[in-house]
Amino acid sequence: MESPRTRLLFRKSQSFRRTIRNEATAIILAGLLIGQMTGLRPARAAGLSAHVQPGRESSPTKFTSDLIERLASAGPDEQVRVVVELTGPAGDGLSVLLGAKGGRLRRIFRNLNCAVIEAPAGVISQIGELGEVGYASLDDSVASLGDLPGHIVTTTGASLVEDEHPSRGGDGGNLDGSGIGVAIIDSGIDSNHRAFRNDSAAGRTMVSVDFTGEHRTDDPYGHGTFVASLIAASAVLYGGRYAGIAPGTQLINLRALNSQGVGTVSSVMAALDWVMANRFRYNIRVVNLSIGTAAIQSYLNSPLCHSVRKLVDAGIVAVAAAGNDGKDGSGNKIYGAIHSPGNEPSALTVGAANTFGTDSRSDDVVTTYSSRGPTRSFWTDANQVKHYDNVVKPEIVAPGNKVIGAEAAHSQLVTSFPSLDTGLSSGGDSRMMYLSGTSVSAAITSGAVALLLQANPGLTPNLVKALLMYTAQPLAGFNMLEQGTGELNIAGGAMLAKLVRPDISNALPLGAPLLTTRFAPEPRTTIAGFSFPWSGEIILQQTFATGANLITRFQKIYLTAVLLGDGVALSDGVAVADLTLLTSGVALADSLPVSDGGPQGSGALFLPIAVLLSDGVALTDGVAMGDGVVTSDSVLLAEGRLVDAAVELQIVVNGDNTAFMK
Ligand SMILES: [Ca+2]
Repeated sequence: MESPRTRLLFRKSQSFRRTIRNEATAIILAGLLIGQMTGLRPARAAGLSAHVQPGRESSPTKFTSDLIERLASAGPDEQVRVVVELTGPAGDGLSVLLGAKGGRLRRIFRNLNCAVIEAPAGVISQIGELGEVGYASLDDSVASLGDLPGHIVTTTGASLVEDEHPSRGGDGGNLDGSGIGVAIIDSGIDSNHRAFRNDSAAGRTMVSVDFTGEHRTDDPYGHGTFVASLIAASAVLYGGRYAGIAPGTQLINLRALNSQGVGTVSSVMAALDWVMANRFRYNIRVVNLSIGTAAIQSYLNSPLCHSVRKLVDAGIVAVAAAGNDGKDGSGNKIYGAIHSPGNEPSALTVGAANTFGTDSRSDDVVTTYSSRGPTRSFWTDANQVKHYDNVVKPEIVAPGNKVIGAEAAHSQLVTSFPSLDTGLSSGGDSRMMYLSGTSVSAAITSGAVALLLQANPGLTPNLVKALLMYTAQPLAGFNMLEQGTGELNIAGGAMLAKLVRPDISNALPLGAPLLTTRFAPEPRTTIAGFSFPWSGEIILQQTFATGANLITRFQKIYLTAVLLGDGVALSDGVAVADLTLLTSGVALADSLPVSDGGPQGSGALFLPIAVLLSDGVALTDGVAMGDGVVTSDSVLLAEGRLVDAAVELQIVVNGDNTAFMK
C-alpha cells in the first residue's frame, strides 16, 4: 500500500488530471492566452517584480485590470474563474489554499505552465501572495467553453458525480476512482498509449503480470487496452471525449488471453488467484472480466465460478460480461446463453445497451446480441436428469454498441478489421478504435464500481450490486432476462452510495437504518435533460425484490459471504422472503415483466417465476419461450476453451448497425 502522503499526492495529481477535460480546448485556450500575454507584457513584468516582495498590497499588481475590477465588484463568496500563470511547477501552496477555502483547480496546462482555477472572489484576492502564482487574468472567454465530458461519461451520469466538498475530505472535483485498484484480466494493456499516461509528474501505478506463457504484458491482440481505457483513460486525448469512467483508478494488468485473444480457464484462474494474494497490496476492489466461456457446468460445480465467489467473499466486486450470444447466426433471438463466469450468482453480470451515440437515454435500447438469461448451466443427477441453474441474469446493461476506446499499437483486431480504427490519429500512441459487445459494457460498469467504492469504501460487493440494480433505468419494451433491472445509472448509484452508512458489518442488526440521512432520496435521475425513474428492483437469484426498505433498511443479504439470493426461501415451490435476512416490507415478485419503463417491475408479464424455480422441468433446451428460443448447448462455444468475447468477431466488429458515438 502507498503511504497516506503518496496517496494524497496521487489524489492531487489525479484531480489535476481530471480537470483537463479537453485537449482541443486547451489548444484553443493556448491561443487566447498567448494573445493576452503578448498584449499585457508590461503588466506581467510588474507582476513578476511584485513577486519579489510578496504581500497583500503587492498581489493585485499580478492581476489584470479586468480581474481587479471584477474582484472589486464581486461579493467575497462569488465564484470567479481565472487563468493563472505559474512561475514554476505548481506547488502545494495553491492546492492547499484552494482546498481549504472552497476553490477548485479546473485545468492545468503543463507545457504552458498555466492553470485555470475557480474560487470565491475573496480567495482569488489572496492567490497573488503565493510565490508560484506569476500572473492572473479573468477567464471570461474560457468559462464560456466549459467542460466537455465525453459521450460515455455523460450518458452514464459519471460526469454528474461530484466528490465531497473539501471540508468533508474530498477535493471538490469529480469522483475519479482514486485509491481504488481495478484488476483487468484480459489480453494485456499497451501502457505506452497516451490514454494511460499522466500529464503530471506523478505516474500511475500499474502492475503487469503475464499468465499466458508468452512472457509479455503488452497487448498484441488489442482487446485489454480498449477495455482498460473505458475504465481509466485520462482526459488528455481528444478533448476528453473518450475519457474513462474512473481515470483515477490504479490499473492492475493481468494478462490471461494470448496474442490471438484466447486463454484457458486455468490462466484466468491463475490471475484470480494472484488477485486474491495481492488484493491488499494494491487495494484491489474490482476485477473486470470482459471474457467468457460457455456456461455448461452449474455454478455449483464450476472451478471458475468458485474462484470468482472466493474473491467476492473477500470483498472484491467481480464484474463479468454477459456474452454476445443473444442471437444465432440467422438472427433468431436466443435466451439462456449467459457466459461463464457471468453465470456465477455473486458476479455483477452486464449486458450491452445501445445509446445510439446520443447523451439522452430516452432512445436507449438493449442490443440484439447481448446474451440473455436465465443461466442454463446445469448439473446432472444419478438419473441423468439435468438440473438447470436458471438464475436471472444479467443484473444490468451498460453502453456497449460501437463505443470508442484506446487502440493498442499493432492491434491484431485492427489489423484484421481496419474499419475498427476511428481515423482520429495516425500516431501509434494515440489511435482510437471502435468495439462492440458486453466486454465494453462490463468495463464501463467496472469504472462505475470504482467510483461507488471511492465514494464509500465500506460498501460490500452485494451492496454495490444492489445499488447499481436499484438505481438502473428500466428500458421500455425489454424484459428482465434481457436488461436485468435496466441501464447503468452512475449518477444515481454514486449518489446513493455516498448516503449509505460506512460501517456495514455483521454487527449491524437486520432493519438498522442503511442511510445516514433520515429520508431516502427521490428515486429518479436526470441525465442530459431526460428524467427517468430508478428501477427500485434488486434481483435475488430467480426472482427480484422491490420496496423502499431495500435502501432505507439494512438487509442481511448485503453482507459478504452470502448471496443476494439467500434472502429467498422456497416454500412448496413458491419463493418467500427469508425473514432472518430480509426485513418485512420487501416484496418478492412472482413474475418477470416486460418493462414499460416505469419503476418496480411495472409492465406486462413475461415469465412466471415458477418456471425458473421448477428445476429445469418447465424450461428445457430448445423450447420456445415468449419471443425467443432457449439455447441448446450446441450453439455455445467449445467447453474448456476460454474465448475472449471479441472472438465473436461479427458482433464486436459490427455491433448493431445503427447510429453510434463519434
Ligand atoms: Ca441515447
